[in-house]
Amino acid sequence: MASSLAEFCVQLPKVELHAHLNGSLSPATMRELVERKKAEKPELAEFRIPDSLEMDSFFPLFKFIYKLTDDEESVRIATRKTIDEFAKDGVKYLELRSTPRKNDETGMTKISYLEAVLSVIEEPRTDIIVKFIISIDRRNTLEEAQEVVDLALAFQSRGIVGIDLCGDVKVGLFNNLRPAFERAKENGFPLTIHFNEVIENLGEAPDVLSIKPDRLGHATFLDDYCRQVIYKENIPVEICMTSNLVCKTTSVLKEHHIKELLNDNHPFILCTDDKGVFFSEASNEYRLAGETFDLSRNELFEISYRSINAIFNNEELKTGLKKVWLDWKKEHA
Ligand code: 6MZ
Repeated sequence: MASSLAEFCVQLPKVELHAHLNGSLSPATMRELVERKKAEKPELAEFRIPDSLEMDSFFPLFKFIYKLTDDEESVRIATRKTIDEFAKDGVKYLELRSTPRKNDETGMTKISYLEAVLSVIEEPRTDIIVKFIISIDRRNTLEEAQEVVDLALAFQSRGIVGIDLCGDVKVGLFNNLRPAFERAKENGFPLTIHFNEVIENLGEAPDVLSIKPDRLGHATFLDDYCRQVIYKENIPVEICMTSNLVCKTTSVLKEHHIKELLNDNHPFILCTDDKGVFFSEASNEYRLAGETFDLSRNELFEISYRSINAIFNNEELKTGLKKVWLDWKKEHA
């Protein structure tokens, strides 16, 4: 039996369903990419990569990471190392998400970016199953959003299991991009939408909910209407406690909105969001939830086990994963 709660949370089999690739790069991955690039771009070596969470490092770090993942080989390295780290942390099923990006300087296109990520996701491995969610950025024009849906359709057979809406919560409107999400849905793609991360998003909430998303990211601010719809439709919520704390949409963990979901027994999945820039791995999110809400090890196991129901995948795989979880429990009870 694991001695500390932290150890238990690493050993616990977990699913990770809300992880942005470029936000998930560890300091070690960033350093490796700097080494690759510093001969050509010495200024990259001058950036101080933090080794632990610094409250205001979030935005500069993102800008820096995008300079590192600007060519296909770097994207492949970043993807592989990120998957390795999730696997090492006890994640057994991962839905990694990313926004296809081009770079005119290196010649990387949205297609070659996507191919680079998918080629790594397809590499055979026995320790973790990895699938991909393709992200539409709120900044996108409808044309750009439709281009993402085109890519999802073209690469569907290569592990793309869903479509996400992400990006700066204060930019853009869901309704401007709605036709792209409708087309994705018509073509059978499940949708996960970053939802009400800030209170200002409440205005567009009825529009988002009317498209019947399959999962919601964050869902931090819920009015009575939202809560009623989400509960009635039983929409699982991707919860990212550290991210919310760092982004100041939650002031203290004890008041985190997961509290209501726990009380109301509504499905949620503990996720990292951006484990690189927030310095919190999946196991740490379980430890935090456990410590904050005084959850037993058995309750943490149940949270992880029930998350399997929310994956964007078929019943056969869900049944297979549940067996892995139950076998683990037998051994570790
Ligand atoms: C909304 C977020 C996010 O796509 O380049 N992203 N969008 N809310 C958040 N909460 C903190 N964290 C990350 O990964 C990075 C991108 O994911 C989105 C942002 O659009 C960010 O640029 P990819 O792999």
